[in-house]
Amino acid sequence: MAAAPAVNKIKNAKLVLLGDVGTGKSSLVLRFVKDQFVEFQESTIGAAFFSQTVVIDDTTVKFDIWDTAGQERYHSLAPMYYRGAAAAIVVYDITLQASFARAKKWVQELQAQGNANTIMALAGNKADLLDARQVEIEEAKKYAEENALFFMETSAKTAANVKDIFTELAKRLIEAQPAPNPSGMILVDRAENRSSNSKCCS
Ligand SMILES: Nc1nc2c(ncn2[C@@H]2O[C@H](COP(=O)(O)OP(=O)(O)OP(=O)(O)O)[C@@H](O)[C@H]2O)c(=O)[nH]1
Ligand SMILES: [Mg+2]
Repeated sequence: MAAAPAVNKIKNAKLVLLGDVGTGKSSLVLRFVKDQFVEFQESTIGAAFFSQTVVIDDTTVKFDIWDTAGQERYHSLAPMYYRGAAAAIVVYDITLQASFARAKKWVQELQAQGNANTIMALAGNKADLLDARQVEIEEAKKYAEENALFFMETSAKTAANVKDIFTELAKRLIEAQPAPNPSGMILVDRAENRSSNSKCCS
């Protein structure tokens, strides 16, 4: 008898990126979605939407990605994007201590006003700029552990850890909430179950 075909489950997940202006949110998304990097990425206005999938074993995780604008004047829009998000990546720039302080504020806001089930990651971006480092990796790691965040240093420029952070989030999402079996009709011969006890709909 032929082996059953691999079941491909599909899981849709809303993901939001938050963080200070210029930390590299759009660049991380561009790297993940198109495997590209631009030196002069324009500052995001409002928010931008992207979609990308990650396959983990028999599950395809389809990320609906909201790349928010870090400029303070767009702050009031953020809840629209983080509410209902299955995952969030809070981004800071390892060369700017102020961006790490801002990241902590985003984490606080998510903890206070976001969804308690949102899986959160902290990304220390621009990890290629080691000579300009202001935020020590140990400091960020400790903070992440204390706040149950998943942490990685990334570089949108070199691509280091970019795919990894999205893949790890996808894995955690599946663990937290396995995808249902494929939608659509599943044809199985249930004749043996169609016995007299099929009372219905009282
Ligand atoms: N060296 C280096 N530069 C980066 C990296 N990621 C982003 N940049 C640069 O940093 C600048 C800002 O990047 P963006 O991706 O626009 O930052 P953003 O967080 O989306 O900014 P806003 O949309 O204004 O909130 C751009 O000039 C990028 O080329 C990185 O990993 N390494
Ligand atoms: Mg941007």
